[in-house]
Amino acid sequence: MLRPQQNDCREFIALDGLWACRADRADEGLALGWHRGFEPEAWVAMPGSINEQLAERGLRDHIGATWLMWRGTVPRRWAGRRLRLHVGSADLLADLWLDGEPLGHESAPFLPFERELALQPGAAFTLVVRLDGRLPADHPLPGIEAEDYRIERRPRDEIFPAVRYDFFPYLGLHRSVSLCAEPPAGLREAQVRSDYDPARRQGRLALRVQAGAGLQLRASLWSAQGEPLAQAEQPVAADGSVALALTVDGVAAWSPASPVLHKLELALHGAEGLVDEYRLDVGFRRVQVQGAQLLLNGEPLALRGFGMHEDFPVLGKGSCAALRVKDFELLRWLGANSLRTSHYPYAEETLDEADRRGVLVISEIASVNLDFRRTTPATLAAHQALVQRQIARDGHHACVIAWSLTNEPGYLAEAEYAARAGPYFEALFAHARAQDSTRPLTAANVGRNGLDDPMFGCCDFLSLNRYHGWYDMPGQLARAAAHLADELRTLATRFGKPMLLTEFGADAIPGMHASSDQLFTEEYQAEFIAAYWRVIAAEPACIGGHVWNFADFRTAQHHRRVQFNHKGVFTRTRDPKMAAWRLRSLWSDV
Ligand code: BDP
Repeated sequence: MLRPQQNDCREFIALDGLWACRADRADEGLALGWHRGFEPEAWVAMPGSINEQLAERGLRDHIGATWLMWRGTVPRRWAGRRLRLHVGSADLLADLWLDGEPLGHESAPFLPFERELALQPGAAFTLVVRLDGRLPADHPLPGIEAEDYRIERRPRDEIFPAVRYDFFPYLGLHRSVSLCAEPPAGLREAQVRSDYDPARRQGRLALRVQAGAGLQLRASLWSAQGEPLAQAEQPVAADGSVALALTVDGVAAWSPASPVLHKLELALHGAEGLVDEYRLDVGFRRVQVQGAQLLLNGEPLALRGFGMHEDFPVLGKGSCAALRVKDFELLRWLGANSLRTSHYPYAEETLDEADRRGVLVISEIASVNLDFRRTTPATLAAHQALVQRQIARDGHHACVIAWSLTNEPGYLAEAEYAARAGPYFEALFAHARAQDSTRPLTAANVGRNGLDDPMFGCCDFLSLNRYHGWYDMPGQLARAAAHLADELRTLATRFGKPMLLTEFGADAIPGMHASSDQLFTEEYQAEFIAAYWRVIAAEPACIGGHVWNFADFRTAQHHRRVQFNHKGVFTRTRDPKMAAWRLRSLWSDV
């Protein structure tokens, strides 16, 4: 699937703006025919989250069915074009109808999807989307119902809305929806993998493209200054596929210090001339694991950064260009060089920004807290499909240095983990490697299943989420740091792999202070992070750390959360806490 692009051959209209909205509190919309159109209860701005904009209508905690509708007209000039609907994401689950006819169901949160539309030029149309946040219990991002808490013998129905994971389950079209007009026999898919050989200063691109059979594909590479670097041509085979390779000698590599991007132009030609074109920015770099090191272009990497969330007041998870620039500027201000897209794929524009700025990204699949009492063969199949779709979407980005396939599976330490997790991860990791052999794979471990977690064997580097000094050993930083150091040493000796601390952090309520180690104070958060950073720096197999979290973020209601998870080093509105200043000085000398 290609992201919408505007050029000589392609056009699109973004369906951004006000959508008619109606919450389906009694789950009756389908029976009442809302899929053909409905009387709006309110209007909501998309990209955005319904729960933020319509909180005062009682929808703050509503994750049940919610209907959205857009009425538009197809431009007459689009006669003879392929019409395509591209949805950046429809979260968490979505059903779609066009003029009352079903366009199918989507269950891959935070990933784009497309539909070919049979619409006549000049025709008016009604697009209806039914969103639902109630994920099934066997989804890779598992859902839960309040009743399950009792089955799990938890003391009470304790989280509202009921979720498994620690971020708010916002409903919305969180990224743009586009109506695209494209050449009927044009480009459908372009998979790009880049490589860089530091010894020969040679860059290589491997392309796999889908397009109209019999046409001629030409791939051209240009430097950012417009100098031609390489070109290759190949006819599209009868099955619509074509593979091409480009090699450039003496090319500048992409790295955080020098994020050099080149312009890749795909042009499709027929007897009548140019049929279609598509452009992508690409960078040449090689990521490798060697012993206990992670190498970029042959040089060891030390990662300094954050686990983040897409979350902001009013916007919820709605994509916003201004917020994106601000966040990258704050990363720069701190001296951070990397981030993990915890716990789902972020907007594609975030990866564009990271490509341009040389920020290294660990791209995480939307899978959190897999419970092995609930996983079924369908869970694995759906998880593999998420992996495939995410790699297909993001595989061309220079900034993506690794895929994280899941976060904290088995966090309830369920007995079933020991028996089922090994085969599950072997199949999952093998599937990911078949999609992309150029990047290391990892998954975030929370340590509930001991230091022999079967997941470690599959990971190229270990990702560790640790909260000693917070969830255990609260207020005892020296003890917590010593325990962490021991744990890291044991893992280093046992597995001989690089290790990244993908999460560590403490909640700080802005403005709360103390002169001794007290949870929830700004001082404790700053000291906690500094203590962990000393352990990270002292462990040779540790390739760095990602503080949890970049900014405070909304969670479901729970007695452990004061509206937000306050582990941000910035407030939700991006004001620095003491910890941000501390990190800035810790990271300033590198
Ligand atoms: C980790 C989870 C993360 C939570 C964090 C926390 O990976 O999603 O937000 O704990 O409790 O275990 O702050």
